[in-house]
Amino acid sequence: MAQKHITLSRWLIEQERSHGHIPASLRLLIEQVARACKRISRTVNRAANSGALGTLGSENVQGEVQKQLDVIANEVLLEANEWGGHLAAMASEELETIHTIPHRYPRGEYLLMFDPLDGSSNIEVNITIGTIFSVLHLPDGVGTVRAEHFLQPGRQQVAAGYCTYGPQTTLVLTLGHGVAMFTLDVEDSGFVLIKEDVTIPREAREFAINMSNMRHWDAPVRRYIDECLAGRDGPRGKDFNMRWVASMVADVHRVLERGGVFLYPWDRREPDRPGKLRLLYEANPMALLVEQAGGQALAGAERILDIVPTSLHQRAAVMLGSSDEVERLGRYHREANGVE
Ligand code: P6P
Repeated sequence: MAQKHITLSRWLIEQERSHGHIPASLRLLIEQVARACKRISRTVNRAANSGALGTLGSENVQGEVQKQLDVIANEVLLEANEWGGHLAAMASEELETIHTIPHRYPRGEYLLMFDPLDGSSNIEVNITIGTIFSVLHLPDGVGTVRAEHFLQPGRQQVAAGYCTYGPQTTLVLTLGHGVAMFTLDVEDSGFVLIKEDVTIPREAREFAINMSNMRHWDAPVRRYIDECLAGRDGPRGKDFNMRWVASMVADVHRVLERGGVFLYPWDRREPDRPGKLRLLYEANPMALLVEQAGGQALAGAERILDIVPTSLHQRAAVMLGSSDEVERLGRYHREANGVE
C-alpha cells in the first residue's frame, strides 16, 4: 500500500496537536533548523562547481583547519535561527563562545547547539557529511544568557537530531518520544516522513571504530574488539564486519538503520582528553537518538546522557548502538575498574 505523504511540517503539527509532545515554539524551531539543513544540503551539493570546497587556512576553536563549507554551514544555521523568537542563544563547534540573540529580535526559551558540518575531512572526497543539533530549555529566571546555561546533562535535551548530506538528504529527529526519519523530496523541496518509531536491533555483527588507533586503546576496548576479530572461533562465536566512514552522522545513521556499535573511545594519544568527539553537540544528541531507538550510549562505564558538562566544547568518549553490544562494553569497563 502506498505510504501516506506526510511532510515534516504535518508530522510536527500532529506531534503538537494530537500527542501534545511539543509546544508550537519548539515545532517552529525544528522547522527552522530543517530549513537551514535544506540550504546547507544545496550548498554542499553545489560546492564542487561553485569552488566552495577546500580550506580557509584558518583554524576553529578546536584547533582544526576550517573548511569553507564549515563556515558557510555555521552562518546558515545562525542566520536561519536567530530571528524566529524561539531561542535565547546558540552554541556551535565553530564558535568559541555562545551566540546570543541580537536585541532586535525577541528572545525565546530554548538553547540550540550544533556541529554545523560534521565529517569535514570527507568533504573533498564526496563522502556523506552532516549537521548535528541539540535543543535544551533555558533554565528559568535567567536574565543574561551565559555559556554556563548550556552546561546541562544530555538527559535534559528536549529535542535532538542530525541531517545527512549524502546519497539522500535525510533528517533524523527525536522530540523525546521515539525517533523519526524524513528524506528530502527534491522536487517538493520538503522533508517527507520515511520511518518513525525507529528501533535498533539488540544484537549486532558490525562494529565501527578507527582501527589505526588500536595500539592506543584502553584494555576494555581492546578486549571487545579482539573478541569481535576472533569471530566464530572466538568467545563471541560469530563473525563480525567492520565499517568506518569517519563521519559520525554516517556511522550513526547506519547503526540506527541496521544496528551495530560505534566507538570513539578514550585513547593514550592525548590521555588528558576523554575522547575526540564533543559532548554537547555530538555525543549528547547522538546518545539521545540512540537511546530513544532502544539502544545504549556509554562513555566508558558511564551513561553519556548523565555526564554533567563543565565546558562548552568539552569532549567525551563515545560507545553507542545495539544494546547487547554496548552493555558488554560497559561490563568490560566496570570489570577493568574493579567495579564488577
Ligand atoms: P578520525 C569527523 O572529523 C569526526 O568528528 C566524526 O564525525 C568522526 O566519527 C571522527 O571525527 C573521525 O575521526 O580520527 O577517524 O578521523
